[in-house]
Amino acid sequence: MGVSTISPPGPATARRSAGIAGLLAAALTLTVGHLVAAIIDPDASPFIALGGAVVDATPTWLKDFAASTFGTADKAVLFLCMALVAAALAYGIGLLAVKRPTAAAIAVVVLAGVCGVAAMGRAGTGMLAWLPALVGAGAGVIALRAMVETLNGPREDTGDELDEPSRDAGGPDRRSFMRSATVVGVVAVASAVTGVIVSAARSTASRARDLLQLPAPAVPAPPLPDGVASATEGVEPFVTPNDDFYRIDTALIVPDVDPAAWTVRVHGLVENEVELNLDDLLARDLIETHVTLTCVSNPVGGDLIGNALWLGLPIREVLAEAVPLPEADMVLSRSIDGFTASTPIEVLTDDRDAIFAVGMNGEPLPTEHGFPVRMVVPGLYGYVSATKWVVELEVTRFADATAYWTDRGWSERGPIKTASRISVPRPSAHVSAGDVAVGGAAWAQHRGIAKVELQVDEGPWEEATLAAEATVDTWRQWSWTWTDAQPGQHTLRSRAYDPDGVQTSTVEGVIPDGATGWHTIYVYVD
Ligand SMILES: Nc1nc2c(c(=O)[nH]1)N[C@H]1C(S)=C(S)[C@@H](COP(=O)(O)O)O[C@H]1N2
Ligand SMILES: [Mo]
Repeated sequence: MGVSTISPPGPATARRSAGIAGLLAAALTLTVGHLVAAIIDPDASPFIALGGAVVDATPTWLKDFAASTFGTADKAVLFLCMALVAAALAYGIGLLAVKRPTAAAIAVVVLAGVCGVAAMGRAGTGMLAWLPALVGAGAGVIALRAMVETLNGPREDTGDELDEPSRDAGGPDRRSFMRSATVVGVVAVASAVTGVIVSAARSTASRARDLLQLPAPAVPAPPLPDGVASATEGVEPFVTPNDDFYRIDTALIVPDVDPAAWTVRVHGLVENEVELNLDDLLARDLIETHVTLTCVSNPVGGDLIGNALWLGLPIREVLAEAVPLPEADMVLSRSIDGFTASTPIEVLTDDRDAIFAVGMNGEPLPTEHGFPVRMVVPGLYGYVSATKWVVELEVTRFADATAYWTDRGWSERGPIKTASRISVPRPSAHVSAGDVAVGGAAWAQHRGIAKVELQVDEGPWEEATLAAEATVDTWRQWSWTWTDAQPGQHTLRSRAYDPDGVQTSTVEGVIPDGATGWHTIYVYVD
């Protein structure tokens, strides 16, 4: 780097330095804001709050595209896109700061203000939600100014508070710039690291989860029948391990719910308001039940589906204490983070195992699956029933209230559609000629699977062997042998029957109420 100390930096270098100053100042703004938020209110972090606002405002077609293209990585992609936009803006603000420092400072404050407003608008944030963005903006403005002044040299129109003895009068000073930029970079990294440490230390939920002892169920699930799994090797396990269970939600940081402070309040069109805390809930007679959850965004053949053993309190018992008024036809459940789901009231009051779940496969709910309490409702897609981090049930009417996804173009009701999937072989797999083991799963929650059929190319449909049924609320695995497969490229297709008949062959996308069509894959027989 000796060259730059001999020849004065040219205009291109100065511009690049100004852009870098903008980037560093932005990094400082966001990391300081994140740190302040970690201390006072994690949901108020400027970047997270803005991301949440972007998620809530994203048009349905774009969200659908993101979910189908990136699957559960859509959050990472969102943050990457936001980071690129933020970097471009920051670079521009850095350039602006050289000639028009006040305009640049205003731009920083306005952008931070947008984050602050987004933070205030988030469900669950407190009175001071604007503070992280404001402190971050303050740090960013000061840092930007300090760095850019070294590029401009001393100016007569501003009081020069910086004491920088090495600066040549009237010209850019590369060494001072490097020094101030390094300081800003180090402080940004330090606040990022401290923010991560503080958030980990403050996570009430994960500590409390480790200590929570679940009671034994008053009504254990019946033991799984023998042969509940597909006879075909490589099909997913009948019970999905928690770590492999798909995760779908709008939360950019997992809500940190303190179980000691948690309650669920049942109100609205009821004779008695009811409020339960976690001790009340755990002291009740809990039931255990296998239920297969499915996401409405699951494409045909997709893997946004999982089956678990849940432990919880039947919601109908709590609703019975609240005594819904006769005109009520819907329950709007609300999460601590503001997400809402509209569930037909009859589904929560009939005899199915719709529960406030506290346990998943023998453990307290993982934080990302709703700790301490979520809803699990057999037969309905998650977006209209499976509210995680649930804190409120409002008994209401479909005519009077709408839920999070209904406001974004999805159907207000979401019964799960009968479907089947070929899990083995994988799409585009190469298999050996001869007999080929085929296997997969079919589901028609709360109605049950009656039959599964397979077809090779345009050949006759053949019946698969169904594995044992656990309950009508779980998926049903199956196996089938493709006898004497001949070399070449072939099509394999599956279709399931519920008690009312065969699943529809009509191909529909996931919007507005779930994909339909027969799962079709191509395989190569070698
Ligand atoms: N609080 C909250 N609960 C939620 C959601 C959400 O975005 N926020 N998403 C729902 C959707 S769309 C589905 S499919 C299920 C997924 O549950 P899982 O992540 O435990 O698999 O949660 C439901 N519950
Ligand atoms: Mo979903």
